[in-house]
Formats: sequence, structure tokens, C-alpha cells
Amino acid sequence: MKRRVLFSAVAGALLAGLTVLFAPVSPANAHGNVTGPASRNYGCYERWGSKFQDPTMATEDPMCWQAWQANPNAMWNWNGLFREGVAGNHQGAIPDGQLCSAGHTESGRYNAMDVVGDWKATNVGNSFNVKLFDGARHGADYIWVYVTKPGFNPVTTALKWSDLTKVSEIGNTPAAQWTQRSDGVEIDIPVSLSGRSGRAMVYTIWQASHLDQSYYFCSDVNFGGTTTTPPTTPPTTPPTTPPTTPPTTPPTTTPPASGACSATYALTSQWSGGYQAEVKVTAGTAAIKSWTVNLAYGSATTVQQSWNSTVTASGNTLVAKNATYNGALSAGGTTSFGFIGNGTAATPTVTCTATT
Ligand SMILES: [Cu+2]
Repeated sequence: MKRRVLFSAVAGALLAGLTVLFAPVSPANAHGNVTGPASRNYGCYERWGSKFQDPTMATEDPMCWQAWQANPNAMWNWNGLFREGVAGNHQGAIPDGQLCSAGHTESGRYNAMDVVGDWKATNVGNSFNVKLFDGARHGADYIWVYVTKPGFNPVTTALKWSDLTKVSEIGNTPAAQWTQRSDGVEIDIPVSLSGRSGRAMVYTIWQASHLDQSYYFCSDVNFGGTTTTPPTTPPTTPPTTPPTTPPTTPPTTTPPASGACSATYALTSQWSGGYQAEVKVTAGTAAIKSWTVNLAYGSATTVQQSWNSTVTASGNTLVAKNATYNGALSAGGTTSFGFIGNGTAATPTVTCTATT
């Protein structure tokens, strides 16, 4: 398989002592993942691993782009999204809003999987299989498969435990009973639902028969496959359905000026301990070469991650500078960026400056 050849090549280069940018942390960590419907990090690895620095990803697959920008090791280590010592108390170990990163496991390597947005979804019918690949031949004490309840929209909403319904499970199944492959074993867990349509998430817990090692995978699916979202929609475009928590205050805007730029802030989602915002940048009556947006808050603020911009916190202010590919705008041209802020969302005062 092409993807495993690539992984082996990178791992081989590491073993050979070569300097490899974004090399896997440890080639020995050959555990596993849900390969169909692909989990968020496995899907990003599969689609972009061979061209992860291609800037077209920012527009074609923006959620993967933000994930690669946040931490490429989340993709190189697609098989290492696990926790140890949970003792079966999965809900106790993983807070709401962090289900896709397994509660910020591995020092936060997979945090970008929690970002709310329009992840690529796999089209599935109401009956489908969850395919789990196990490169370490651990086998399973159990595998539990959950699906989000009807009405849950992963494009606009952070995943909580209460959003999930368990729809399938298997018990103790040694690797010898799985389908044998040259590079590991895999197993299909059948799921059969009825009356579902549109976007949803599949959440899989794999309790490996190896130490107390439990794996957690978010897979985005589209039931029926008839409402596929356009592949070029960036996460910073307003969602087609309103966020469950609408902005509490109207967007703040700075007036456009000749040779300058303006910026509009919007809160797109919030949850306990964090929020997601998007900022639209518009050039004035002249073309610009680069832009900087300042977001001034009433108190000190921090940012967890950003996409389509480099966002740094400085006291009460977040300073957002354009990425290499979206600094130049024609007169009246627009771009947008997004970020995940820590704490409770507050509405900042937004200013935009540009070079021409
Ligand atoms: Cu393992």
C-alpha cells in the first residue's frame, strides 16, 4: 500500500540517521487507527502525507491544513492516538470538547483533531463497517463504536460525550481472529442504523489487548452522501447552519481606508474552556502586499492554534499576521483566518494594518 511505503521510507530515513523534517517520533509506535471511515488524522495522513507542504491544502482541505500546521506529528504518528491507564473510565479521562484528541493526549500532539469545522467526510450508507487497522497485532479487549445523535452538526459543534450513542461493539477478540495482513491485522465492526442523513461523527474506542492502552478516533461521515459539502469551503467561511451558540455581540468592524485593510471578527463556536473565531480581512481601495490584524481584549488572552494566519498573544492583544499565501490581496479582495482561543470568548476590538 502506498501510504505504508511512504511511512516506511520516512521511518527508514530516520533510522539511517538522516535529518528528516517532521519525522515520526518513534517508528516503533506501530499501533493502529480507524482507516475507514477514515479518522481525522488518518484521513489527513492518507490524503496529504506525500505532499504535506502543498499550500493548495489550505483551500482544498482546510481542516487538514490547520492540523498539519499545528503539529505534523499528529499525522506521521497516525497510529499513536491513545492513552494508558484509563481503567475503562473513558469519560473521566477525556473532557467534553477534547474527544478527538483523547483529552489532549501525548502532550497535546493531536489537539488539532478537536478543532470544529468542515472536515472531509466519508460518504456512508445507514449500514457500514468501521475498519480498524492494528499494526501491532494487539487485538482487542473490546471495540465500542458510537455515532452522534441526529441533529448534531460536527461542522459547527464541538463533540461532547452526551452527543454520542453507542451503536455497535465487539468483545474480546485476539489478533489471530482478525483479518491477517502482511503489515498487521484489521477488523470490520458492522454498524446498522436507520433514517440517518447528512453529516455526523463516528467515535470509536479500541481497548487494545496490550497494557491498559485505549485508542480514540473521530471519523467524519456523511450519511447518504447527497449533501456533500464543497471541497473548497475553508473552515473560516461562515457555516451553512448557524452555530448552536450565536455570537452574543455583533461583529466589530474597522472602516476600510484607501491602501489599507479592514477586518471583521465573528465567534463561530464556543465550549467550556475555549472558543473558535474567524476573522475576515478585506483590502481597501488599493491592493496590499501583507496585513496584520490586532485583536484587543479587556484582559490577558491566549490562543491555542490558528490557521491561515500566524496568531501570537501579547498581553491583552492577539496579533495575527498573514500566511505566506494570503498576504497579497487585490483592491477590495478578501481572505480569512481562524483561531482557537483559550478561556471564555470575549469580543475584541479589531484593527487591520497593511503594507502596499
Ligand atoms: Cu500499541
